[in-house]
Amino acid sequence: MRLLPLAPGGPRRGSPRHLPSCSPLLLLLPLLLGGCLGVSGAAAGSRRPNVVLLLTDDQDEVLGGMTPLKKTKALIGEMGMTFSSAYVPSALCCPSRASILTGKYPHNHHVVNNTLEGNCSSKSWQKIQEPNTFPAILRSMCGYQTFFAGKYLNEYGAPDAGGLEHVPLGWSYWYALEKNSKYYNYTLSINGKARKHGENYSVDYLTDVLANVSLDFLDYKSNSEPFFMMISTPAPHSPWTAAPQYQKTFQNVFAPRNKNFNIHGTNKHWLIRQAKTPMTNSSIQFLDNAFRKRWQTLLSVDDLVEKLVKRLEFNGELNNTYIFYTSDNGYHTGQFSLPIDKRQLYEFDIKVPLLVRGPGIKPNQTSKMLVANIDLGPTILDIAGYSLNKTQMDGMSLLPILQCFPDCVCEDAYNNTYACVRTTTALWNLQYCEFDDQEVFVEVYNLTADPEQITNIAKSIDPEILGKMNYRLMMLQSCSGPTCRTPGVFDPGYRFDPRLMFNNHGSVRTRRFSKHPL
Ligand SMILES: *[C@@H]1O[C@H](CO)[C@@H](O)[C@H](O)[C@H]1NC(C)=O
Ligand SMILES: *[C@@H]1O[C@H](CO)[C@@H](O)[C@H](O)[C@H]1NC(C)=O
Ligand SMILES: *[C@@H]1O[C@H](CO)[C@@H](O)[C@H](O)[C@H]1NC(C)=O
Ligand SMILES: *[C@@H]1O[C@H](CO)[C@@H](O)[C@H](O)[C@H]1NC(C)=O
Ligand SMILES: *[C@@H]1O[C@H](CO)[C@@H](O)[C@H](O)[C@H]1NC(C)=O
Ligand SMILES: *[C@@H]1O[C@H](CO)[C@@H](O)[C@H](O)[C@H]1NC(C)=O
Ligand SMILES: *[C@@H]1O[C@H](CO)[C@@H](O)[C@H](O)[C@H]1NC(C)=O
Ligand SMILES: *[C@@H]1O[C@H](CO)[C@@H](O)[C@H](O)[C@H]1NC(C)=O
Ligand SMILES: *[C@@H]1O[C@H](CO)[C@@H](O)[C@H](O)[C@H]1NC(C)=O
Ligand SMILES: *[C@@H]1O[C@H](CO)[C@@H](O)[C@H](O)[C@H]1NC(C)=O
Ligand SMILES: *[C@@H]1O[C@H](CO)[C@@H](O)[C@H](O)[C@H]1NC(C)=O
Ligand SMILES: [Ca+2]
Repeated sequence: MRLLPLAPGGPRRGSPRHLPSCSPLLLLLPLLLGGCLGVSGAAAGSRRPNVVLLLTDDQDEVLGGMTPLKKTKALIGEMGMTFSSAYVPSALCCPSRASILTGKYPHNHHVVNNTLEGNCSSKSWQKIQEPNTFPAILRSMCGYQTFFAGKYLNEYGAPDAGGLEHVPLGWSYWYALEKNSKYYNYTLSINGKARKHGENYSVDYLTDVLANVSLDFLDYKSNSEPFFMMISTPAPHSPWTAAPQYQKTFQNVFAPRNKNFNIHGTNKHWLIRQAKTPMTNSSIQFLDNAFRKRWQTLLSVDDLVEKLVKRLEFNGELNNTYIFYTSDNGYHTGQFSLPIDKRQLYEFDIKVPLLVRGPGIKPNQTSKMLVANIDLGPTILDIAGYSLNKTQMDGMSLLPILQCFPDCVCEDAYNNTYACVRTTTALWNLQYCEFDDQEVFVEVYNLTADPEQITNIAKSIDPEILGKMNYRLMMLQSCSGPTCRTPGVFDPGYRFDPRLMFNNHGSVRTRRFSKHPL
């Protein structure tokens, strides 16, 4: 199959990605000072933040893929930002992983499928792309220690591509799985040396092995440079082998019977049209079982995340570490009568979870911003202080969105238009304001009782005072020369109505002033 970047109509980069005008974009600047080389060489104590990237294999977002990860959601999502519109430019392992590593769309990194001929871990990938991955830049330009553990690219370790001796440029610690995801009976390349694993849970279960080597790295790495870790789990990819303690969980869980479950994709391309609808009972049983086992394997990922966060905390590094959690592609179980797989163009396959916590990211935020996995590299380089302009990456840094500091409050907008009257007599030490917004909002303060302007008394103040302040404001708003120097006489027939103030409500205003010429 040939994989192209998302076609027009699919998630695209363009105007929807532009930040609202009120986002404090400028706050990015302090991190861009002179590129990371100069800054990381700066005084001790101002070390660059560490970064951890957790990557799962085939974890969907649309069908509830994050549901089993309760601890991950609490430790990463609730402590930072959850992106609800995170996409991959290719819903297939190798091209997607290549996009993460290079920050490029597939048409620019040329990894088109999971085979060597399709450039998955091919010699030309190794020569042209690997030296320019963001981990390679972190290591060579920013002085980071870089650690990799788990599944890399599907053809990694192939004899025609240098075998397990090949350690990609950019990694100080290399602990990579040969070929595709497995849980037992696999071979790892440990800094270029092969190590075989069998099927004894307590020493071989890959997700747990990755957890253990990651904790070891945290304990034994150097403390004088920042670090980057990429931990890439087999879960929840097939063969969905759960840890023994989780093989009985989710017995009552079935693949969601959502609207596109087990219906025929009548008006869709030929691959979808060939599906048998309704699916046979045995297909449904199979996919329900797959769904359940996928969730079971994710419980070990949840444990891994918890161990990692606890160790970072124990070692005093949690508050200086960004943690990203995402997947290389989504997944489907029964949608359009396709029993199980990914690689289709629909939301369930192209959408992935993305959770981020780290310094300067406020807890419990959700962003609907359209983001893609090609943004991870640029974001992480931005964290390290390396300018994206020095790279060939297609993505953009999400740091301004993540780190809306000190607060993600819009401080300016066209409807931040208001008019106020301030009086300062002993009894009437007041401020009265009307807003030209959709709410025609009114704020009133008694600065004698409330000099810090904490309590808006618009709703509780004597309506007559409100009417008088409103009237005064109207007078001032249209005064000129001498009329601005005289307070004007209050018309007792006047009725409080803040809608009369602004041009938006011009027709009413005109009537008002024609009735009471000043
Ligand atoms: C593989 O990558 C090389 C180098 O970028 C490129 O010339 C070639 O066309 C790619 N192969 C495919 C199938 O895209
Ligand atoms: C992968 O891509 C290459 C280059 O386009 C092509 O020759 C090969 O048939 C593809 N393999 C699969 C399994 O799609
Ligand atoms: C692991 O390999 C052994 C020996 O080849 C085999 O008996 C066993 O079934 C395999 N286990 C798994 C989980 O693949
Ligand atoms: C599995 O590994 C543990 C720890 O090395 C060992 O105690 C146990 O005997 C092994 N189990 C089997 C079945 O080999
Ligand atoms: C991971 O480390 C723990 C604690 O040392 C140990 O009990 C467990 O067997 C290890 N698991 C694997 C798969 O190595
Ligand atoms: C398939 O399952 C449905 C619903 O559970 C049942 O009504 C039907 O008889 C089953 N068909 C076969 C061929 O087993
Ligand atoms: C992290 O916490 C430690 C100990 O509480 C503190 O000394 C350090 O300044 C904090 N670092 C950051 C980046 O907040
Ligand atoms: C995040 O929100 C949840 C649900 O409202 C709440 O229980 C939790 O305490 C919040 N966490 C933080 C760190 O604010
Ligand atoms: C990066 O390039 C853009 C567009 O050319 C430019 O506006 C921006 O100032 C550059 N940023 C840095 C840090 O050089
Ligand atoms: C102010 O304008 C923004 C942007 O158009 C809009 O979302 C918001 O609802 C407006 N607020 C009020 C109170 O008018
Ligand atoms: C403002 O507050 C002071 C002190 O509480 C009070 O005496 C005065 O009456 C208040 N003025 C108005 C207009 O409410
Ligand atoms: Ca995958």
